[in-house]
Amino acid sequence: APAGNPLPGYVSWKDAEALIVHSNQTIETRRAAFGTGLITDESVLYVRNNVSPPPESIVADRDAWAVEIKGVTRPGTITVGALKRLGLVTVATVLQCSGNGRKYFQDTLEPGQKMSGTAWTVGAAGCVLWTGVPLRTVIEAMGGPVADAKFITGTGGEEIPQGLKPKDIMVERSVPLATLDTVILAWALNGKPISLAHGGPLRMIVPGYSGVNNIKYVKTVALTATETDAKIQAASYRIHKLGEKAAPNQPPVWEQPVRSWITAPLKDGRAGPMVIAGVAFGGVNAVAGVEVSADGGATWHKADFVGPDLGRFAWRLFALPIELPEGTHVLVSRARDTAGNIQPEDVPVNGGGYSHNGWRGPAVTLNLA
Ligand code: MSS
Repeated sequence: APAGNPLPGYVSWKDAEALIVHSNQTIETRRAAFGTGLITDESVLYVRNNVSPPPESIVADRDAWAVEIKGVTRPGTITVGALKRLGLVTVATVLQCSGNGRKYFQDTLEPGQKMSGTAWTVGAAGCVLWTGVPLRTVIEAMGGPVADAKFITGTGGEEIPQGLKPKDIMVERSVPLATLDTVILAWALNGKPISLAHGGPLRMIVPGYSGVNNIKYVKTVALTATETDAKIQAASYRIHKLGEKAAPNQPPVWEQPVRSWITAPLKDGRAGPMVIAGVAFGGVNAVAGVEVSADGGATWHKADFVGPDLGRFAWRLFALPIELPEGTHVLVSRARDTAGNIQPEDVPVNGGGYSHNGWRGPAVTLNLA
């Protein structure tokens, strides 16, 4: 039986055994549930909401959902039905919360130090297929970007409760205009209409960028001269020192760093031959290689990629056949991307607990008999 809280109603269709319910808005994929699958099924995909999702009624007539496009020569509103006539593209991306692995930061804090936020291990991530239309196609159909455009700013379709300051609550994020080469407006996830929980009827996908930049139930896409001053962009999701406040002059959480973790074996068992497997990805760069260690990083072995390569934004499965004797073994993996970035052993702590990509944190300790 699943430990912790039951699944909240809007995700009651998910596989409870595969998930850890931290709260109604933070639901993590169990590490074992990744298995050796390349694509993460929607039934086991993690969920993170900064605000309660809109009502289920917004996915009743998906094609009627309208997104407002601003910062173009001919601004206007376009429905999902009309977007489907404009273009078609599929991209595999790693959707990963910026705070995935926060627990590994929290575990290193000294007494008196505090880091709030969900204690995700590796399960605030998945590799999924998105289908939609390239944002560039939409922008061009509306006359192209205005001259001073520097950012793509997407706004989520949540209702802002009465009495609260919209800028404090709204999920509105800006990413550099250069991402226009890869951003898509997606209506399908793994070949099916996107569930409400994952942002249906329409989601803005910024491949290679961390979760928060992938706006669910997107209702406005604006090409803007400046980053939004919404709190979630200006005073949150920034890399800053522990104990400091987030501010617009700090680096935003945008591109994901190279990362990997082992998904099997995770349980104590018998000594002998086995296959160590896991997932590795490079964020905006393709992952170039993975090494695995069974002695906590003292010696490393090159692992092989297995299965199809779904493109630079996807993760790849890796495998290393190995023979392990009786005793205790600490399994770790270390990936490298095509730009030459390599996972560090540890990552200096940052106040929000974002972008953890150290190889030591997600180590698996195995006792073999
Ligand atoms: N969108 C919207 N609209 N809302 C919200 O809340 N969140 C974020 C993204 N987007 C939101 C949005 C986050 S933060 C994340 S991770 C993601 O989403 C998640 O996803 P899914 O599908 O998994 O749930 Mo962190 O960085």
